[in-house]
Amino acid sequence: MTCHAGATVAAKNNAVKRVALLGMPNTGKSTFFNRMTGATAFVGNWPGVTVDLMQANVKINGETAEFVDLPGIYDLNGFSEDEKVVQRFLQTFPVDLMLVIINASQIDRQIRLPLQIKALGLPAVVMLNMADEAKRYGIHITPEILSERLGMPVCLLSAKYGKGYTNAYLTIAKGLAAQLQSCIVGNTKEYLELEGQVTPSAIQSLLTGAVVMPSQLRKNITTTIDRILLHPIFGLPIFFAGMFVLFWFVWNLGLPSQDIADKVTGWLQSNVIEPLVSPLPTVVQDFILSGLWGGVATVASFVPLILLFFIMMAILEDSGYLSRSAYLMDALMSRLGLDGRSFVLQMMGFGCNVPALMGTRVMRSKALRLLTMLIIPFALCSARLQVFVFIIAAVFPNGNGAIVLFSLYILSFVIALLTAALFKGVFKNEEPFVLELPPYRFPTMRQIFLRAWGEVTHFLRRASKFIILGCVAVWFLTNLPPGATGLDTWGGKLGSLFSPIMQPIGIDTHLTLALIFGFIAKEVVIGSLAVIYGVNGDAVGGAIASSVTFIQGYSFCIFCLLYTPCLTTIATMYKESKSWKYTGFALLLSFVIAWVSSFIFYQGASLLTR
Ligand SMILES: Nc1nc2c(ncn2[C@@H]2O[C@H](COP(=O)(O)OP(=O)(O)OP(=O)(O)O)[C@@H](O)[C@H]2O)c(=O)[nH]1
Ligand SMILES: [Mg+2]
Repeated sequence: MTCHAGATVAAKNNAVKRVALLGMPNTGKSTFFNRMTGATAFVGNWPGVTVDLMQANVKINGETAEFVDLPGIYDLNGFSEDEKVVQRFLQTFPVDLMLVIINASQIDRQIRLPLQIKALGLPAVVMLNMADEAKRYGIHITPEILSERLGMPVCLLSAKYGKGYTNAYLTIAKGLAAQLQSCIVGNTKEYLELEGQVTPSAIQSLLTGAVVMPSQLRKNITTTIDRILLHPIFGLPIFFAGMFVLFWFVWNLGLPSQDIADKVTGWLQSNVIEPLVSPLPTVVQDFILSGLWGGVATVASFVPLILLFFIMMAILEDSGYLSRSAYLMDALMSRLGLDGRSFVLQMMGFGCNVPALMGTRVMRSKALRLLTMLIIPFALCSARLQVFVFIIAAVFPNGNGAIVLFSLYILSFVIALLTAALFKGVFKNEEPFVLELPPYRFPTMRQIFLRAWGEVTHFLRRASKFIILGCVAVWFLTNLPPGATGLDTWGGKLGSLFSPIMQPIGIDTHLTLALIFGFIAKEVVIGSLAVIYGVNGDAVGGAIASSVTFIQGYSFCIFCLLYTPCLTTIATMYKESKSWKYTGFALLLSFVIAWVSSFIFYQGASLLTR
């Protein structure tokens, strides 16, 4: 999630006009926002993708306008945390133009919002988005009539494909140029009073003659596909088979792509970096090559894997299949005190745990939020995926690594579900959950690449912050005090300190040191292993292969999977729960579960293979 939500809205500069995107969930606000601003806001085909504000500036008619993408709201008076984000925003910041985005094929249900905005007297433009779908369903809309009756400009738009975009752009430009009075939305009381004003008969008279719905919506492809994919017996097996295929691809395309990246960095090292540093003293050379360059090279080798993984995730998310998993798992999840949304967030956590944790804002029940947040960090995120791809390739070279990798995903689910079962009595959820399945939508190349590119840049930003610093720190730890080697270095001593608890789970001092750094971020693990073993690229795998058995390697993976993912996750957990007690408990719990699981596996497997 991407993890780049949460941009702050700057204090209003009078020269900058502010445009806010408002609408029900899943109506294409972020899609339009991205098209308008060139940003990479997270787009997905289920309600509740955006849960925080995102802001970007655009030049319109030579003037800067600030666009703010908001979470979807069902109602201006909603109670969930993401709806409150919208309320707080509207109460705090003056807005010059409201862009009310509506799903054109649900116009009868969604037109309430522009009517409320009208009643508040706010300057607004209404976008009837997804006009392509409405047309396909046989819905006929005359925007001019609606515009006249509403007293606001109304545009038909396909934000995803760009149809109607120029008209939408010009309408926004006109709206901004009109110098309409800047406004501050009043307090919640004002919203509540609105409820009475938007009556069904007001909606009826607005739509009559302007919107012609077919007596029966045309049968669409979604129903046919769902008959198979949501089949009561075959639905779940198809889901898990699909997941397996996904990871099979990641494995079989990801590894060769990593080799290519390794070759490129290897070539750069011997042809550019080494000649450049050769005049320097040996210790400085070693620091640059094994510390700094080691960090950079490991980071670079993961870029193709990240790209590939998020292309697959984007297809899953944007097609609408991910939201089907909520339906498939809802019955099981509700027995565990959760609901289908918890499962979607768990899947989203495969990308990154941070936006998945923030995604719990759509839940109104605090207990449900806390229970879901407790299990999200067990989701095998893309940073841990890098570690596992690397370790499995090293210690399990001849078999089918994809199966070993998949087994870790299954373990990730099983532990999450068991944890929920264990704590559902503590966090009692009574929130009813109504699932609305969006139609299947074809992801476009543009959207897939926007998402994957957003993730790669996010990874590189994180990498430059954590990984390189981490690798440099590990280099110092493993080279100081001067002249010391192996266990006598500070790093060796630090690793040995933990050996009484790590030995019973088969994790040696080298690997322990990598795990200590992995506490900061999992992306640091492989980089620090490269520094710890004092080699780069392929050679790290070789060094691990010669000193770590498969059982030890897998135990390391289990521990790495289940103990806390990174500092950012911990910080997010605190921010969302607002409780150190809860955060500390979750942290401790993950360590205990990680250790116990590794212990059971390591001791059990060692006994069996003895
Ligand atoms: N067919 C069609 N699909 C669209 C259009 N605009 C957006 N979508 C799809 O609709 C889904 C939702 O898009 P988002 O931009 O994430 O919607 P949102 O309003 O930001 O959703 P929340 O953040 O959950 O409130 C995605 O799958 C988009 O690809 C459109 O014009 N036509
Ligand atoms: Mg959105």
